[in-house]
Formats: sequence, C-alpha cells, structure tokens
Amino acid sequence: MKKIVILISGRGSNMEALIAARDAGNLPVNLAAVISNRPDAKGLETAAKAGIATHYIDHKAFAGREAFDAALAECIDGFVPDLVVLAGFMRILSEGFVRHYEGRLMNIHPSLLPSFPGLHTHQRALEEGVRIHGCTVHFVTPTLDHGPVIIQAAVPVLDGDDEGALSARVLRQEHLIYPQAVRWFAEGRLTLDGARVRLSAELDDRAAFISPLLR
Ligand code: NHR
Ligand code: GAR
Repeated sequence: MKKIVILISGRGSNMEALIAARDAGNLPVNLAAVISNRPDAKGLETAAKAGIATHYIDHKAFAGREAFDAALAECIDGFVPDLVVLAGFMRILSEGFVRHYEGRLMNIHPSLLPSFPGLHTHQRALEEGVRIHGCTVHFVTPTLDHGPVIIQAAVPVLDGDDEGALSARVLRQEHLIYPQAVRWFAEGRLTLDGARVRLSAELDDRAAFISPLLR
C-alpha cells in the first residue's frame, strides 16, 4: 500500500475526508502521519484520535523559509512517503522543497485554477461576479497554484451568497474530489504529460489481457 503524509495548518476537514474514505474501504492507502506548521491546529487532535502519528513544525521557530522547509522535509522523509498531500496547508514552499517531492506532492486549492491563485479565493470570486466557482486538486510545482491539474469540481455562485455560504458549497466538493485524486495516485493511474495529467482507464483491461488466470 502507498504511504501518505498529510500536511495541514488548521481545521483539517480535507484530512478527515481522506481518513473517512480510507475507513470506508474506498481509499486503500497507509495514512502514515499528519504534520502541521501550527502547534494548535484542530486537525492534529482529529488525526491523533484516528490513531495517526502527528507532528508539528512551528514555522515561527525558524529564521527563514529555507530553514523551515528543511526541518519539514526531514520530518516528512522520516516516514518515507510515496505521496505528500497538502490539505489546507498555508505556507508557501520553496523551490528546493517542491523539487524534492516532484510528482509526489499534491494540493487542493479552493478555486477553479488558473482563476484565483493565492489566498481569499471565495471573497475574490464574489467580488469578480463569476457565476461558476469551485476547487482544484493539482500536483505542486514551484510556481504557486500553477501545477498540473488532476481533478476539478464546479459549483454555482448563487444570488445572495456570502463568503461562508460559497466556501461551504465548495468545501463539500473538496471532500469528494480529494479522496478520488489520492485514490487514482494510489492505483498508479496518474501520469504527468507536460502540463497535463493523464488518467489511465485501461489498467483493468490490461491486467485481463496479460493474465486472466491470475486475477
Ligand atoms: N508552494 C508551492 N511552491 N507551490 C504551490 O502550488 C503551493 C505551495 C504551498 C502551498 C497551497 C496554496 C493554496 O492552495 C500551496 C500551494 C499558502 C499561500 C500563502 O500565501 C498561498 C497559497 C497556498 C498556500 N501563504 C502565506 C505565506 O506567506 C501565509 C498565509 C497564512 O499563514 O495564513 O506563506 O492556496
Ligand atoms: C480548504 O478550503 C482548502 O481548499 C483551503 O483551505 C481550506 C482548508 O480546510 N486551502 C487553502 O486555502 C490553501 N491555501 P480544511 O483544513 O478543513 O481542510
């Protein structure tokens, strides 16, 4: 089974969706650890109650981003993960860190990228007057919120929406698409093809063709 380390900064509801999918038998992965940059992140308690190893690396204790990133990478690499999942992780990561995890670092971002990279996405969507908003799971590259897209979900922006109503509508979709994306990775179905992520749909057929008797 693929080993996964989850990075959080706060509430951790996306992390909870991954735990719930695993518990329901829909996500055959080893959730090895949850690491937060904030010692008081609510999600750390949730993860500990679920029996998952937890750590925090307080970014405020480091002189700069590079030093924080080095300590974070050392903690992560202690678990030898196949995949690192950013789930509401709120620190921009340096180029060296991202390169070290190339192709095995995923993020969920609360907008339909390439619209609204960065912070305060729901407020900005409301200000721009867009009628469709949503969320994106992507592989992380050094350029913030610009990595290859794995899956997206769209929601309508309704008259009378405020930031709370819109973010809640998007969050429901986040909790559906993140377990799906991680499952595809765990099944070995995702491949990078330049800026594009290819999803293999043929694995079962190929297995059937190669060795029907061994299935
Ligand atoms: N790092 C790289 N190199 N590339 C990406 O695509 C990244 C990343 C780090 C985090 C998540 C991202 C999001 O989905 C993410 C993607 C934090 C900020 C930010 O400005 C922006 C985008 C994201 C995460 N953080 C402030 C900072 O100075 C701190 C804000 C805070 O602590 O509240 O790092 O939106
Ligand atoms: C989620 O909406 C996630 O997409 C977003 O923060 C929320 C975290 O919620 N991520 C970012 O904005 C990254 N900068 P959660 O902690 O309950 O998963």
